[in-house]
Amino acid sequence: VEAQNGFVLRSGMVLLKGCISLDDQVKIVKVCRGLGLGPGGFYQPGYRDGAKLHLKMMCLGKNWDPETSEYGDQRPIDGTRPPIIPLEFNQLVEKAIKNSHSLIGNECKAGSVEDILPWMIPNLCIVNFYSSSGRLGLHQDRDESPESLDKGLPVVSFSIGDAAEFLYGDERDVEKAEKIVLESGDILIFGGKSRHVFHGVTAIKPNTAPKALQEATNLRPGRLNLTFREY
Ligand code: AKG
Repeated sequence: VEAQNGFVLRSGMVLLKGCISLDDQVKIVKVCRGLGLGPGGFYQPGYRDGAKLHLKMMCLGKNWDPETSEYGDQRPIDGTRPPIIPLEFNQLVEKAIKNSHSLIGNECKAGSVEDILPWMIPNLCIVNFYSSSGRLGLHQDRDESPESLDKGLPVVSFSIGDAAEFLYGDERDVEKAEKIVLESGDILIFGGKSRHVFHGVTAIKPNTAPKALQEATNLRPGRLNLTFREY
């Protein structure tokens, strides 16, 4: 993981452009496909009111249930246990946090970078697959443990495949949100003061996945997103 191209978007929120090598992107797609077809694999989750999310989801390490907004060791819909997080994934997360720390350190000389963006060792990962019409409304991630949220332990998000229009801001208001494009290989991190940022995906941009990724994996049109967290 090289941060040739990184941006501090706000305190505790970092975008690392093109941070996941093509080889690693290919590996991630293949591993997720394998796990996604097995027990605890991809399904289309629903909310409490019965509405379906506009994406396919699978959890690793711990199950997150959109119906109850709770974490657990089993998935209520079918009793399966989530697959464990592959070691290589956690190694990429560790490098991404290191890169973010050096980026933050370059920009602000005072204080400890770990106060701005705390360390985190993921024990869960939510894998989302958005088809071309996939999206996800503005929301906060706040179902992790009170200790994790209080400490501002970051969410680390990998984007692979087609690019996404991603919004973030202080309120659940699309008009007031900032807009960025997350492309294949990008890593977005939000922790510290940005841990409760509202965020969502408004659109997937068709035919924007790298050709080489498509050829190596035969990934269907759409976007794979992995968000790592520490419960
Ligand atoms: C989440 O899993 O909470 C997300 O917001 C995913 C965002 C994304 O797909 O980039």
